[in-house]
Amino acid sequence: MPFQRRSWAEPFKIKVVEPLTMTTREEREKHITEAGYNTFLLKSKDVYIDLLTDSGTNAMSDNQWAGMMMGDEAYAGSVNYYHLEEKVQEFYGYKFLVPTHQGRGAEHIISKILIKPGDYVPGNMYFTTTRLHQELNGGKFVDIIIDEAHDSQNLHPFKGNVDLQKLENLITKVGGKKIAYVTIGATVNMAGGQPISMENLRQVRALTSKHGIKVVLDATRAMENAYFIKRREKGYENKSIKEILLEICSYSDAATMSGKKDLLVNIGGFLALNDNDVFEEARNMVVVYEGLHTYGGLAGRDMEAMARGIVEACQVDHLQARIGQIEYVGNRLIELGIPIVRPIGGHAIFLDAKQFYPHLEQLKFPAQTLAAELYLDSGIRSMERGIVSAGRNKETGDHYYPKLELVRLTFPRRVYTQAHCDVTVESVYEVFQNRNNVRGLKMVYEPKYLRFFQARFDKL
Ligand code: PM9
Repeated sequence: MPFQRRSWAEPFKIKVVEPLTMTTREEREKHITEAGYNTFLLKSKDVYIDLLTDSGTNAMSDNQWAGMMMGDEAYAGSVNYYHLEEKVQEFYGYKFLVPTHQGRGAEHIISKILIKPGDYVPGNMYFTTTRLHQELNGGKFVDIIIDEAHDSQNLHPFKGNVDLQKLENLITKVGGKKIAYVTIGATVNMAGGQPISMENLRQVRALTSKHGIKVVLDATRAMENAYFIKRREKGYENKSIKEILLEICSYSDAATMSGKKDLLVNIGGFLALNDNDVFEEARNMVVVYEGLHTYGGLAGRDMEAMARGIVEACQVDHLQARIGQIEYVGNRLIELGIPIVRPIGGHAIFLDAKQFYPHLEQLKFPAQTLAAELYLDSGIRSMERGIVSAGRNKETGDHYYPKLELVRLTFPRRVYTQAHCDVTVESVYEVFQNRNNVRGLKMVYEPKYLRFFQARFDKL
């Protein structure tokens, strides 16, 4: 029996540090007002602990930095492209690789290739950029996640699962030919970083195969998903993360990837595929939108860092520390009676703003308000994941009203210490104590696409 470490202590030590800015409450009042109460519009120099996202905010290892010096910046056929291709084939199992500058570059290409106007694109909950690219290509997103995913307190261990009946009903209603493909997120970001089970993936594959429908995996945090399968699903306890990851991918035809999350880099992504014809088309398209097919908008050094990141990120010790840190914060918040999405997810703690501020109706933007309050209290930056992120229905023009109205405290990988975690918990608690004094916000500027990035608000 190998030694089982109980602690989530980090399997690394710190070699380089980056100073943080401490601000006063008066300064933060000024900064958040100037930012229109949108944490995306704050300057990072005015932020103390930055929990906006885990995207591109990870700390690279000495091995990855060494790899940066090995960048082969040839326009065509870079050594680093071939290294990345080898690692994608080895760890994800797809035959073909098309590098892209980040995840949405891959989403753009696959949506353009596979979606015809009027097609349906079912998925286990929407993701902002993914759904937008589907819609821009004439597709209609249909949510087929299990109902439990929309309930922040439901303890289902795999809240990312597809409701097979919902998928089957859609196939019966519109016919398999009108379904461009099924998007499978692993883990499901907007549900709270919740995993999908291997059994469910297998069933989705069986049902879609019967009807000749393709499956496109959003593999952005698939290694974190693999870790949850190892911990929670019978039969996977003794499998390696790599074996589990390969099996996850084997139930799909292609994968879009934002390397900025799982893969411990600051920029990068890819599209990985098995179908030769789709690959040919993607190779054609990448030269139009991203760059040559052997760099896809990335420098050689970025591809090298991502190739090395794949190997590091797939280590169970790494994932145990990564997810252990999130669980540490989540469990402390639960002990303090703070409403958060449960079970605790893979990349973030999601505060339930509807429960936090039950006196604020959704059009007073409770999650946007809570993110601003948290910044005001301590300089911690978080992200709204509620009605603002959900955007508007393209046909009716009305807001989508998502059941989940959340604030995401997202932890970059290998960046913050346990003391930073404690400060975060203390600040959320303080804001919770003052919850009754808060009145909400009104939107005063709304951009057309992905409005959460640039929308502006005023205090009510
Ligand atoms: N996710 C995040 O913070 C960054 C931008 S949206 C606020 O969570 C999934 C599951 C993602 C994701 C980005 C993308 C797009 C695709 N799928 O940001 O284009 O979480 O690299 O990836 C963000 P890129």
